[in-house]
Amino acid sequence: MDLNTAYKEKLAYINQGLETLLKVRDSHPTVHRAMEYSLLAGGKRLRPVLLLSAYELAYLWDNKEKNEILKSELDLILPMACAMEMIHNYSLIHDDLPAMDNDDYRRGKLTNHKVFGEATAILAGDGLLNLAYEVMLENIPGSQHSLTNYVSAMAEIAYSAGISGMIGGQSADMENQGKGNTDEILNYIHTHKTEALFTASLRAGVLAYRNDPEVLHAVTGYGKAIGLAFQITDDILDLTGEFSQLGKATGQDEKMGKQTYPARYGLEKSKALAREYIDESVSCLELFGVKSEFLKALSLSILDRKR
Ligand code: GRG
Repeated sequence: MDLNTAYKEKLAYINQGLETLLKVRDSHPTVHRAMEYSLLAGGKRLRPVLLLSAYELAYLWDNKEKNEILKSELDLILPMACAMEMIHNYSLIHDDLPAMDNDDYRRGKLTNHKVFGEATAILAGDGLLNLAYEVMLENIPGSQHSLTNYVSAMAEIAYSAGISGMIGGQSADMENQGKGNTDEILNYIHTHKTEALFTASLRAGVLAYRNDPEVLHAVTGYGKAIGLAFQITDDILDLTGEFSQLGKATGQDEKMGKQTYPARYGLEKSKALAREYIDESVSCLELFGVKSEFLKALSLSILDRKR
């Protein structure tokens, strides 16, 4: 199966999961509508795709004779993958607020606060963050052995989304706007703000199956490399991309004096750096051969992304 077909299958599976998990909630209609507006607005779903793919890799590595994972096996972990997307969506809603990046468009639609007002957008973000933990806790698998794995995966997610991960990165991002660009600050912001959730998605996927040090080590290296490559391409697209494809305004980083790779290294060096990180990510998975084909192809596709 080629990358596009495999990706589309995973996307449909995740979108269905998100819809179902949100629909069954007994929630206040205003905040529910605002949460639904952003969560079902059609993102790339990269973080849940990574989580499911890492779970699949751990499963296939443990079951060497098998070439694919049963849907019933993946169903056990779908709520956790969806929770990761909920956390990501909360961060986007809050990031777009006037107090943060003050953006009017996201995924080709007006941002949440532009439609529902700031107070409801804040609550919708809070609601999604909380819902992520609700759905993970409500879907803990049955056996005692799985419980230990599942809880360590949840801890990984909580840590990466918190003050030692994404929130810390966002804080550093805001504090350093308009200031001199240094390697140290640039690296801190991007490893924490962006790469942390990528790596945590992969590690959580492996841990939820089984704490296999070999697979965990490999996906950690892969995650760190694609996380940074993704951020570099994000910075590049902010300079060279199109609103019609990105679904959000371009040129924002420069306007806000953000710490970016192109601002620090120039466009060409940034492209070369992204390529280096992608090559590194692929080499991290060499050991797994055909069993890691999807993750390798996904990484290579980051270099050509338009949105
Ligand atoms: C508010 C705590 C808090 C954190 C915000 C996510 C984030 C941190 C900021 C968004 C700004 C930004 C451009 C971050 C860098 C890369 C990134 C996370 C892009 C958005 O992710 P995609 O491209 O989005 O995966 P889709 O729409 O596909 O889900």
